Amino acid sequence: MKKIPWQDRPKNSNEIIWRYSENPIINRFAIPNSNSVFNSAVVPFEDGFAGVFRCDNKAVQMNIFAGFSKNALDWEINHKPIQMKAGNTTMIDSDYKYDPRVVFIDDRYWITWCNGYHGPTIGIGYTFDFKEFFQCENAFLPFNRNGVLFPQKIDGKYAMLSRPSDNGHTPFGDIYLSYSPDMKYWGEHRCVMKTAAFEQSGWQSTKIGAGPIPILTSEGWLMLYHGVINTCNGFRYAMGAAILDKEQPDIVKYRTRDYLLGPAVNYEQVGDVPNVVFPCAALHDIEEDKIAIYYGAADTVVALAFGHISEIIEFTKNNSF
Ligand code: BMA
Repeated sequence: MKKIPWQDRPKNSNEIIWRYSENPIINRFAIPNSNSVFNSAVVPFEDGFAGVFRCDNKAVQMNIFAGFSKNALDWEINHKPIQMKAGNTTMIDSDYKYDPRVVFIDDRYWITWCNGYHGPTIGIGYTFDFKEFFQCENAFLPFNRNGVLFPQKIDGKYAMLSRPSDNGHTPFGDIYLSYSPDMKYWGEHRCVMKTAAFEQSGWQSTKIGAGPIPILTSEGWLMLYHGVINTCNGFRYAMGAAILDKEQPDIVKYRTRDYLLGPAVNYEQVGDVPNVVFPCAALHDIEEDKIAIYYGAADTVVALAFGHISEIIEFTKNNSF
């Protein structure tokens, strides 16, 4: 098993999730014309790691870029965005690409992202080598964001979480699940989880969206997700956890009332969009009971946080509502 990045919990901390001491791991000017690098996804690849990074340029155009690393901490990100070739359809428009997720299923790495097609919807692509990329049909009609694939088929079908939205800074949003026999046609849409009542769990009362690829545990699928509260100064994004039924993941078994990681340090509170913690990927090692969570901080940089999977599960069960 490849070593994932890790740091023990600081001695003076009793947090379930703790931050990497060298955060942020990727700064906003990581490639020559970038304004910001954030909300990005990483996976184990060959003898190291690969990733798909959201780099907005200095015209603030949103696009995704491939990158590589030996240790999953120091990243070399390509200076040119990913060029897609036609996948399971003729080439379709993409005005912009952002917030990628990556997962290996069967024989290839699948990428989902928010694709600009008359507004945001979910784009799908794949690669075998992170050099050549193929773009498939969009999964859904506009508008939609946060398309997150499960890492294996469920009942013989691909499964994807998503969050139907609007064309702006959406003031609502619940998590849905859809199935596909072929990564082209999506249906059997089911509601998974809605926002919480403000009085019950304020941090997730405006909208919620799936984060990293869900992880299969003994209790079911561990889904880390972002939740948003609308404050007098705008949206604030934090991260919570839910456990979904293994066979039927539209059934929520547990869900945290408290957030697990919320904007609290400088690089999360200050940036192009203040007060954003936005997880898009996680590396995990079930045997070692470790998870390394990659998140965008303040829509400006990429940061890393750690936790023990068993503790996250315990917390999610005991803190559920
Ligand atoms: C969402 C997306 C994310 C971003 C977040 C906070 O709608 O645009 O990429 O991190 O807003 O600005």
